[in-house]
Amino acid sequence: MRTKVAIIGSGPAGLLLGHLLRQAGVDAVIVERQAREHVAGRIRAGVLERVTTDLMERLGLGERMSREGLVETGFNLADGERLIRIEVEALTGRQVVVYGQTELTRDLIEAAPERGLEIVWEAGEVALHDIESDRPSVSFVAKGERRRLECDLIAGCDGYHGPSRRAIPASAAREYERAWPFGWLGILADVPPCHHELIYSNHERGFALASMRSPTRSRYYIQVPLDEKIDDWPDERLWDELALRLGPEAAANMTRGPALEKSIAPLRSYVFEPMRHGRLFLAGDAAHIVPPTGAKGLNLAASDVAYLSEAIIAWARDDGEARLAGYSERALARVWKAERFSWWLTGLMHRFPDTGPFERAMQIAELDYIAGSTAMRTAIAENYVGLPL
Ligand code: RFL
Ligand code: PHB
Repeated sequence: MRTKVAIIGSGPAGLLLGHLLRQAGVDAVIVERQAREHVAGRIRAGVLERVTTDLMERLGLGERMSREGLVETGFNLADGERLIRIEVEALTGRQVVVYGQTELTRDLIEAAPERGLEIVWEAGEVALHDIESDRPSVSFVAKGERRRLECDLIAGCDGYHGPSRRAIPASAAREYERAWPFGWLGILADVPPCHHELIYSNHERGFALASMRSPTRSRYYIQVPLDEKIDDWPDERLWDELALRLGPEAAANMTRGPALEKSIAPLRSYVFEPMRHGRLFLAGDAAHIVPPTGAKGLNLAASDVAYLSEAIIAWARDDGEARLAGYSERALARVWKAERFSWWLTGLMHRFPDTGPFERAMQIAELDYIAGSTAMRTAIAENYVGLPL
């Protein structure tokens, strides 16, 4: 097989990149380890920045998103008692859209065949070859057969655990990492949300988040220790804990229901530099991870591929290598700012093993300062809607 750009991974980064390249007439093939149903069914992110919704619209794939997505003009921080509203639209002139990653992924996968974007599903033993040469390739096993995809460039969009980043020699890169001492236990349920906007709550017992997918589907999370077992959290216990941590106003409006999905995800901050080595370009979670506080992960994947598609399309039109050479630096400038915001909001909103009365008082004082300062709320709102490309 031969193509211009071999894309590894069909998460939001790989799918958006594939579509952007095809729209400009650049050939691309996606190689994905999982089955189509698995990828289309994964429950993950829920909040889209303008950068992400703009890309979907530019692709002509924003129709269902604008019909079913919930436009949010603000969100709330809470201290276990009261809600502090961050008036995102009033402070920035922009909004975010609640539309599940699951839905976004489905729209992109369904549109792939008609746009000539080939996706090889269930590809095993994916390996990268000759990334430092101008004839790189990707090998894999599909339907029991070993195959090789020759290409001019490889886009590593294979998430945190994929093989792309590992194909770059350690001597050519630098890693920055912070592991957080807790995870998020998430529940998805077909019940109406307890509030029309998201609530991020810092309760004495730990963090909780009230989010949603639609007017009839809710998504909630609580902070749990890293070694927590999901079996220790039957639905009723989880609803009780959410009601406590989200505070009286949210609890009064909370509808309980059976879990459609329940899982624990660890939290991590991570950046890999540079995002390019030879003919390999990394995008999305393959190059960086943010803790989910602030909803930046999927949106960073989208901004990476906005930059990367621009660079690849210019190069394919014989515009030379300059844009490709500038990709990593351009993408990382935005990545680091999102890392900072996610790190700061995670620190403000969670209970840490060493959180004593003093640390707790500092968090409450900061929340109180935010409640009274338009300057603080503006800074938060600017970051939440997403910094400009
Ligand atoms: P993905 O989505 O992980 O996709 C990578 C793809 O690569 C495939 N792959 C391979 N393919 C071939 N060969 C191999 N050896 C491969 N190994 C892996 C995988 O199967 C997969 O299909 O990365 P991508 O595209 O960079 O997208 C990143 C986002 O998925 C991620 O950042 C977000 O989900 C993070 N995130 C959130 N982001 C937001 O912007 N807003 C949110 O509200 C938000 N909430 C969340 C989140 C992530 C969460 N979890 C589960 C970590 C909430 C949670 C709970
Ligand atoms: C979600 O709805 O899954 C969600 C929302 C906001 C976050 C993280 C996750 O910060």
